[in-house]
Amino acid sequence: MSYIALFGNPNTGKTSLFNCLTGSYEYVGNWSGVTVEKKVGVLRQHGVPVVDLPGVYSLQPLSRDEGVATDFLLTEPCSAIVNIVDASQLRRNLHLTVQLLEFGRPLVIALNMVDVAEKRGVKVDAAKLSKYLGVPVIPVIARTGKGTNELVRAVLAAKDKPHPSIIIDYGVEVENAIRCIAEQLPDDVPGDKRWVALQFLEGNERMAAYLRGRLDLAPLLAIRADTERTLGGPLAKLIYETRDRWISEAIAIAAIELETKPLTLT
Ligand code: GDP
Ligand code: K
Ligand code: MG
Repeated sequence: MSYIALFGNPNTGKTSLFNCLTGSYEYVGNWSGVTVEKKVGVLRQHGVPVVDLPGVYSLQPLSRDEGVATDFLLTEPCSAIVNIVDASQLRRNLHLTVQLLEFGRPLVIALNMVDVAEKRGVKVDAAKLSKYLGVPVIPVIARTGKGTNELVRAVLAAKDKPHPSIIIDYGVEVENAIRCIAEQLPDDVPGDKRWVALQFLEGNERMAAYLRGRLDLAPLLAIRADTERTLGGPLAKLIYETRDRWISEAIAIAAIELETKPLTLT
């Protein structure tokens, strides 16, 4: 059976949420070849396996351990992704969210740490964020389990359904490169061909390793080099900056600065 996979940045409450969702039964081991803990449980009352993935800021692995996140998407069946987002660190967190949206499988956002965000004077409007991202956004408090019933309902409703993937426009040159690469990919690549192409273009070495075993990488490397020459810089930077602008817009729409109480010194 295919997994419900928990993705998120480090320290966003993944393990707390995993424990709320799964209860007592769980299998703990290691991911093959790395020292990262592999934690698999079963969704309460529904019998669906849930996996707690290592925390990452991006799908671009900075270490072998971080490669687990991309490898999981490339090799394991997954019926839905739960992306836990720290409401107090929206900008940083949404970079991973964009890459998971681009993967193209059903996605539900668990908006956590709302209490921390509010202490910092920020309230996130879950409905507006959901509208912008095109996927359900469910506020939760992973530490206490609040909101997890609603989250489970949203995940079960989204599971296995085609996902209306929002698409960022990366500009003519990058879009051309994406199209040229996607055309060369076999039909059985996991996730959207667009996602595969983008991850390759921004230099995800786990993606390159995956593709190397399946097709001739030389034409793809040539497309990347040509595009970088035309644009005069590394694609990773350009793709990051385009996402960052898109995320700024999400924050402008969905994050409300609370009125801060004036400090009284009496
Ligand atoms: P992980 O690294 O993503 O697996 O995160 P953990 O589940 O280990 O949580 C990191 C820390 O954040 C722990 O101390 C949790 O108790 C705490 N935490 C989790 N959810 C919340 C929340 O909604 N609000 C607050 N204030 N703390 C939380
Ligand atoms: K932790
Ligand atoms: Mg954890």
